[in-house]
Amino acid sequence: MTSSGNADRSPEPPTDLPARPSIAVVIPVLDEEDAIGRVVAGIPRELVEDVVVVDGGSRDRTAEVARAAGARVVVERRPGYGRACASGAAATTADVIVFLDGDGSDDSSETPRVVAPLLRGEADLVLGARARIRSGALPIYARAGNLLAAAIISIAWRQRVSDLPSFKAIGRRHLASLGMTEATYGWTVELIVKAARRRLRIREVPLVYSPRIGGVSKVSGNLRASAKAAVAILRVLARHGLGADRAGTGVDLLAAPTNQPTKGD
Ligand SMILES: Nc1nc2c(ncn2[C@@H]2O[C@H](COP(=O)(O)OP(=O)(O)OP(=O)(O)O)[C@@H](O)[C@H]2O)c(=O)[nH]1
Ligand SMILES: [Mg+2]
Repeated sequence: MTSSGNADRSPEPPTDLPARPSIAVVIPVLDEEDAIGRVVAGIPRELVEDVVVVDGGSRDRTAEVARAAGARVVVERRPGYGRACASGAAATTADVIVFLDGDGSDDSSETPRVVAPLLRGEADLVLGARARIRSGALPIYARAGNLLAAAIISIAWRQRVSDLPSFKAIGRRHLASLGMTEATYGWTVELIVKAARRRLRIREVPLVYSPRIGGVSKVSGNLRASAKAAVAILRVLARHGLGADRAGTGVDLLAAPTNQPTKGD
């Protein structure tokens, strides 16, 4: 850590980020044509230089709408939310990577608040905790599962976490060092558990979470998919939380080659 002798109130520069880090937003999408335009348009481009929409092979106009709104579209046909996040992260060289959903539940205009603790050097992983959940945005069983997993993480690793949110930000070097392996909805819990185990500084920013703008729910609106996601979360908690730090024992999703074509180019 450098000592500047500068006695003003600006904090030490963050250890894994340059003084003026570049920022990318990665948005996994599958058939989100109703929402993706507004999600992309809401991102403040004076702050975010790269908006990467990771299209899982949408059969609607998601890719065209995203591109028209100013995003770069990367195609990742292998299924899974985690796989899409990893491929999006691997497709950008930005120093800070923000993840948010493309269905309109996350308010993309809140990106500055989510990255602020990283830019101030106060955090390594910022979670956009869903402090206010609007009616119809998240069924009660999904909330309960999230709360349970967050409580387990808080107790086991003594890092206060209240949610496993879709909206989050991390430095790319930290992300790459975690050895992320969960290709589906276990991605977020793996990220948080590994960050907590490594003693990365986790901070929460309270956010509002809204019902998806349109399209079809892939997880929370479907009891069977939610049950599968809940099992995946518990499995991931056990796999990455118990015993030795197992990072690197699975296939590192960020290390995998991802020379994906840019759709429509
Ligand atoms: N590229 C890609 N994106 C996906 C995949 N599965 C989900 N997504 C996107 O990931 C984001 C989160 O998925 P959602 O379906 O919103 O899941 P959820 O928020 O738990 O539940 P609902 O909003 O109720 O559907 C959305 O933008 C989806 O379109 C996938 O396999 N590939
Ligand atoms: Mg959603």
